[in-house]
Amino acid sequence: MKENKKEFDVVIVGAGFAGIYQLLKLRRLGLSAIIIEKADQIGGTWHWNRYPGARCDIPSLEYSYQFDEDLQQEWNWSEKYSAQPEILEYINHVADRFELRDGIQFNEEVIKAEFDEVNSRWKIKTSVSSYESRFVIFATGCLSVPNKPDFEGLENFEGQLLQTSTWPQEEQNFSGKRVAIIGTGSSAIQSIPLIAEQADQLYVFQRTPNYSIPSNNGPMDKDREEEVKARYSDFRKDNWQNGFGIAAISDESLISETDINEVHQQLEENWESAGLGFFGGYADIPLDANSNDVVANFVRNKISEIVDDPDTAKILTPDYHIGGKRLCVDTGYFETFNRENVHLINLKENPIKQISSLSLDADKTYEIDTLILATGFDAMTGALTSIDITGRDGAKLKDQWESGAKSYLGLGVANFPNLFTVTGPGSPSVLSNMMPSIEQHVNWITDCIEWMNANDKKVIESSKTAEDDWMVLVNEIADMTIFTDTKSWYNGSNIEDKAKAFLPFIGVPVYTEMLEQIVAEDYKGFIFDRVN
Ligand code: N01
Repeated sequence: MKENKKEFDVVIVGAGFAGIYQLLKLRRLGLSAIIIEKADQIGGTWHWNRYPGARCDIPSLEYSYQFDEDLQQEWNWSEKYSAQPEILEYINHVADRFELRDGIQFNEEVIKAEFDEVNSRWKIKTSVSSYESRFVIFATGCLSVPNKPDFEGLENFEGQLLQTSTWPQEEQNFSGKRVAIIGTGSSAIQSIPLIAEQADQLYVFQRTPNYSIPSNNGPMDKDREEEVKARYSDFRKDNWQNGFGIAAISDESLISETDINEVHQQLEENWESAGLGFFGGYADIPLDANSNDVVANFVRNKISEIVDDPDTAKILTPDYHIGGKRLCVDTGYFETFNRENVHLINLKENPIKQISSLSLDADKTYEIDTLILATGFDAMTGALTSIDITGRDGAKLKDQWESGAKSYLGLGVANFPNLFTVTGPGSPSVLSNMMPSIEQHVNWITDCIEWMNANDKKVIESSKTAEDDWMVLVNEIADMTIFTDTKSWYNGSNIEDKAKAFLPFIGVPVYTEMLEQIVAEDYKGFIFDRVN
């Protein structure tokens, strides 16, 4: 039964993978906690993103919780890469297995959170109610606030308007329809091949081409599953040693020190089997522009081999560093452009001029029945800045982050006491396997609260100096890589007017080591029970 009281030790915002594990951990600590969730069900990103082909591009055996040995042994994934319905089924299974549903308040959106300095309590206002708590934990995800560009005339469109990130729960059928899709990121790249199979005509409006690697997805290899399960915890530990926290291929070798024929042979092998791990095939792909170019050229050649029409292949070929934008993983994406009913429109040459009741104007007028926006997210900060969060001395998070988000470890923000973020800016988050990164943060936050209680500390907050120094480090590391010179949602370039700042911490092992060191030094960089 849901408790009637509105006062809790902890309010958690968001019932995705982070939120529900956080609820479990806090309950095990004996604390009262509630999750407030805007949707009518759990799942977070895996609830909202139901577009055709939605699938995780981290292998299923890695994209799962590791906190419970029985859970990880008993659950069986049907495919190498899980599709959205199966991931949603898994998170529901976890919620039931650990009896978490009664701790979730659905259909309530957090509008406001204000820290009451006198009582050191958070006052939280939702779309329907009010709550009070000692701590607030934002488990709001890195890619949860849709980006809906202000296309001229969009409001006049009278056909079917869909967005990949808020896809309806009912199945959509595009048979006989003229469909336009705007955007060619991961969501579009996964959905285009399936929509093309149904639609009468599919018009793909591309601003920037993307690199994509074949997933070579298929049914779960039972021998592989058995082998991993026999040493699951070692498997997880090994993966955590990789810079991106995923199973590596030949992580240590450098392209710059390898015979080029050998490199090509290896890339060919990786193309056939590695998916996202293709980027980790050599250690210098993210670091050395020349080595990166070897790999980028390899993929560019693949595109021209796969796509029949040379003009279309050219438009589909990226000219920036591979990995600069989040690498995509597909099933038959480039092949889809060989279909007669699929047409590619290059927005770089012919931007969208206007959308009318049943048409879209770019290089010419396209008569359409359905318009799909696959235009991404206000990534990493959007979910936090869209809530009115007030900390000490009236500090507003939105204002504090106006010229670029700053956070200490991606866990805490100066001026915002007893507030934690799971996989916040400044942590490996989106440049890691999200599942272990979520568990790492949830474990850290829970341990921190337990430590505070054991040491009679009431209030924790990041010091401004620690936060500033941390973001300098995040940027210094990023500047050693190829990630910073490409326009991407990693650095806010996908949203007009958003501060341009590179936000993920690159390097899971270094991050993990630093996190542990900070704890060993009694949470160095955090201030406890600050006296004004
Ligand atoms: O969004 P995106 P996404 N006019 O930002 C274009 C994760 N994910 O939803 O590149 C015209 O990548 C934009 O163009 P440009 C994954 O981390 C994971 O596809 O900005 N076009 C781009 O082509 C991924 O990276 C999985 O020039 C406009 C597209 O819209 C992240 O989510 C599956 C435009 C947006 O691409 C986001 O992916 C799916 C405009 N005004 C997603 N504005 C997994 O497999 C934007 N675009 C786990």
